[in-house]
Amino acid sequence: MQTSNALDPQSPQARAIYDLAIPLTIIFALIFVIVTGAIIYAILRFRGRAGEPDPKQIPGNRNVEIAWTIIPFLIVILLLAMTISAMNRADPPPAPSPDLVVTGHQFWWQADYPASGVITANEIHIPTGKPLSVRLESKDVLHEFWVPELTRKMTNVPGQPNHIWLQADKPGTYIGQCSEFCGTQHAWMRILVVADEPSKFEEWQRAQLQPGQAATSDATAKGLVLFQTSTCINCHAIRGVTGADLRVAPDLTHVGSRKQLGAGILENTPANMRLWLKSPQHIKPGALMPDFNFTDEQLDQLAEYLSTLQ
Ligand code: HEC
Ligand SMILES: [Cu+2]
Repeated sequence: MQTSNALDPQSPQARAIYDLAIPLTIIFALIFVIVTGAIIYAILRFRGRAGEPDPKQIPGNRNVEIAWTIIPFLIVILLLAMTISAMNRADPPPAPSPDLVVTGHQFWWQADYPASGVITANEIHIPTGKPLSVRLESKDVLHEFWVPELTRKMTNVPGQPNHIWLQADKPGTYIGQCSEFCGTQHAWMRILVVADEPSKFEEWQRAQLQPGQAATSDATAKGLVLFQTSTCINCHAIRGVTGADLRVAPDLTHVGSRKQLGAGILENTPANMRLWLKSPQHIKPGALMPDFNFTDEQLDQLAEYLSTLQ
């Protein structure tokens, strides 16, 4: 399974944070070594021995006091300057309107691209080399959007949108993770960020804007009927097929084009789609999708139809 590495920045914003974290760690380590070293030296070198007279008492030393005021002051000023510069690079003010809105739900991510109208879930595509202004929202509790290689962490607060810049230098797939405990399946609330060359991104965007696939065979037609009659449509949308544009659960218009199901818990294969539909509560206990009692035949039909939603 792919993992993420916060020490391998792949965007100017993540690099700004990395470029701050490493020198700070070194400076703090040096201070720690110098201070503890001086203490240990003083303890060993000047410890009292039986029979020795008391050491000479020194009431104060102006030079030493000036030095140990000025040096820490300069260190703090240096840290402040480095931090402000990193904040300016990692976190400039938001654009007037967001390129992308990412909404946290228990336990999945919704993504809206306001300019194009693309709606998707758990897998966002971005063009390489372009900073995207991302508005972060939540539909229920606190979540936290974090793609370690690309961004800082930022909390999704219900009713109080937050902002980050999201960018990737080169094509690749980056793993994001909810990093604010939000309930039982918090650990399986992942998001994939797929960075594509701009032309490939445009292609993806065009494909995502297409309406959902209508049924193409007898089995998929039965699958679609099941979808429309088994309450799936109370929570999920297949745009152009099922009418209402719902945001209660992941948009399924192009679910077949995504790499994962259940916010990362399963790889998206026809067999795993069937497993999910058989019992989401077995795969992801506590997820907000109920179990249904489908027969094997019905599961085949539903899974087959959903897999055609490319
Ligand atoms: C009560 C609302 C609700 C109903 C009804 C419901 N689902 Fe879901 N479904 C969800 C939620 C919430 C998720 C996201 C679960 C998660 O990842 O935590 C989900 C996830 C899914 C996924 C995975 C999508 C993805 O991108 O990971 C599929 C496929 C799916 N549901 C199909 C169906 C089908 C088919 C039906 C009807 C048989 C159905 N759902 C009924 C709420 C619902
Ligand atoms: Cu969460």
